[in-house]
Amino acid sequence: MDKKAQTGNAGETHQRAGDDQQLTTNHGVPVSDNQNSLKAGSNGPTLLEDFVLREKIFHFDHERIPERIVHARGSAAHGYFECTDAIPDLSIASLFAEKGKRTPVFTRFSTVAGGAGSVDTPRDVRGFAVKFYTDEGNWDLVGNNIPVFFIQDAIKFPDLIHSVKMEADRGYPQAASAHDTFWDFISLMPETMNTLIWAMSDRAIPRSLRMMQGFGVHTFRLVNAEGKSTFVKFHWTPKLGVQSLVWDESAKLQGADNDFHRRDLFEAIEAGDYPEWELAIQIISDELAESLPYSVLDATKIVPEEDAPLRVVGRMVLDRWPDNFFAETEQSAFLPSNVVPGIDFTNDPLLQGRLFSYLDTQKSRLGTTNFHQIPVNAPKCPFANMQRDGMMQTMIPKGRANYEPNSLDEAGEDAGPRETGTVFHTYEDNTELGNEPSEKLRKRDETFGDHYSQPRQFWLSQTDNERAHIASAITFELSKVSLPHVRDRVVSVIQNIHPDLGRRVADGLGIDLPKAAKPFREPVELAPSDALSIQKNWKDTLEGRKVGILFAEGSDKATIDKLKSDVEAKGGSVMLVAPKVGEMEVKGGTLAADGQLAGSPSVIFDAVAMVLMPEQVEKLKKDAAAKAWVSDAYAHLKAIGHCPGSKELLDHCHIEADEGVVKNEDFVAAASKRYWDREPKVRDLA
Ligand code: HDD
Repeated sequence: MDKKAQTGNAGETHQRAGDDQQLTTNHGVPVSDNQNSLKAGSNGPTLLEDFVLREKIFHFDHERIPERIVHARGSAAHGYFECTDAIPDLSIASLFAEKGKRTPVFTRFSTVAGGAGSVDTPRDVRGFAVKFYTDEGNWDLVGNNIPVFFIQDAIKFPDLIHSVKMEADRGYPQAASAHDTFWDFISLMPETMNTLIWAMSDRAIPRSLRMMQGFGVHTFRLVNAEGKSTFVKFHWTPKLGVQSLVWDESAKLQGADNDFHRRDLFEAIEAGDYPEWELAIQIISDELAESLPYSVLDATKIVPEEDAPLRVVGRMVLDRWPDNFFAETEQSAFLPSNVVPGIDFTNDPLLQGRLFSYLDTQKSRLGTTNFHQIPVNAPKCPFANMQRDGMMQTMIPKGRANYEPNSLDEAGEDAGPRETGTVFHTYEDNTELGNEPSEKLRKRDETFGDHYSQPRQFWLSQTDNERAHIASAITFELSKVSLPHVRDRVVSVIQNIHPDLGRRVADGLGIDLPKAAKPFREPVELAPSDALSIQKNWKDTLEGRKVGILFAEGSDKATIDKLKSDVEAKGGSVMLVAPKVGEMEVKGGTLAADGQLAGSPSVIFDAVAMVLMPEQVEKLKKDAAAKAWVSDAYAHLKAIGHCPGSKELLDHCHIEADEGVVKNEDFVAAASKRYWDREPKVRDLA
């Protein structure tokens, strides 16, 4: 008998109400009236008998499920992974078996701390979870956009998350780490320092989900046909380059467009401008792992690219938005324990704890152990076993073979699945990296005690401007901390990252510099790594970037058309903004705006240009939205294009000319950059 037919994939059910379809109840009964409940007389009471009404309200009352305890707010898309460099020498995983092989994926990006309805641009780590539907089962690479994690052992995860989520008694702040309990925890747990400095850097305010790196974080192992294991880390590199916002911009975006990242991802896919990343592995030889001054099993540490270069093995393209947000994005369940033959875990104690947590949480979130039958979670290869029943069982296994071993085949019956073909073998060696399987103990490897070498390396690898952003971010966050002893303790701890950082934050807060905390283990000097800086790797491009052009009645259409086509030719997109959205007379024809000025602030653009006549400028000089449009673009270090008419608006807003404030003729060349040198002129950084 066909195993797949017996216990196979849950089928996708698309319920679509179309013009040609009769409206029915959930049980298929045709409905005559979807406007009025059943009453005893037109002014009479509603009848309990009304099964149409009761079913509809019953279903509605139960539409929500518990949101994820972390990473509740997310956006996802379907796509594929294509192997570009086969690695059968390293792994038997089928997705890496041959060049050109494509594997379907479902990828969900998320913030960590906020609820499902919170905003897209808080300062936060971003989740980067990829489900590969391989032909030997699902592999879930559940990573983040930062390559390290706050804690070393899963036993601390509930404490970390309780401290960062809204405070237990007051229920705020939502989606923010700038509060007492987070910094209290951080200051008492120096192992958080490396991830903290990453999270206080511009990495935590990405411009777009399409412009973030992704990391598997842990060291994993690849296993080849001979059973040989190789340590690897996984890196996703966005085709559009890594880009971040400035803090003031990301804060204002929380008002201007709560869905800034979700909208950007949706619009890019709808436009056929498919988001793309390269997947690279960092091969960490056993010799390298043993020679490093820290453990590769410690998730608070990176292995610098200079020590273990990236080898690109494939690319991921996201080319389809989910048909239904709830059915797919909300119900998707990612499990680090989902590995396939050829990919295996390491003894990283954080990873080991995750292997339990993600399976467990789905029962509470999705309500059933059969969550793997939900179409987005079901493998696309056949699956068959003796697991049966449970709530919401949607498959109908045939026959009596629900136990093993059995000899039903000897009587001509179906005996059920057996272990045949390629199977997952757990890598058995437990003595690597000097591990001595021993008595039971609650203990970490000694090198886990070095908390400061890598955050110092990160600090030293940044540009001056990026360092100023980090010091300002910590200053901002601590300014929201109300307990003075917590603020002091943070400053005493971060001095071990670098004395400059501590001094700058103390100065920014206006507090006395406390004595540096005593490190648990003295830091070692690590060479700076350029790969850790965003600005040093900035990609000057308009691809995936959005330009706003401000115009009004009477503006010159030819100039607007040219700017638009020049930006689009370089891969950017354009939104026309005007005080009114209806079609209006302009010089050379008529034109309608895509967005109204008051609802399309310059924070939603990467660069802005203005095509205005002097008489329009006189009106706009009295409009707060127009002034903020210009001043914010300048303060957010964006290129500003202007014509002779609009120059007056710049002068009115006290915009000083610089490399990024250019005539419209030079705008396209200027628009792909941010002007970091301008920053000291617009804000006082720590
Ligand atoms: Fe986690 C969700 C990433 C440590 C427990 N985690 C979750 C998601 C991502 C990560 C991207 C969202 C998946 C989705 O889109 O549905 N988590 C990480 C990374 C970690 C990490 C990169 C460290 C390297 N997580 C971690 C630990 C634990 C958890 C140590 C518990 C011991 N994480 C969870 C969870 C979540 C989750 C509570 C919430 C929803 C879910 O799993 O499905 O179980």
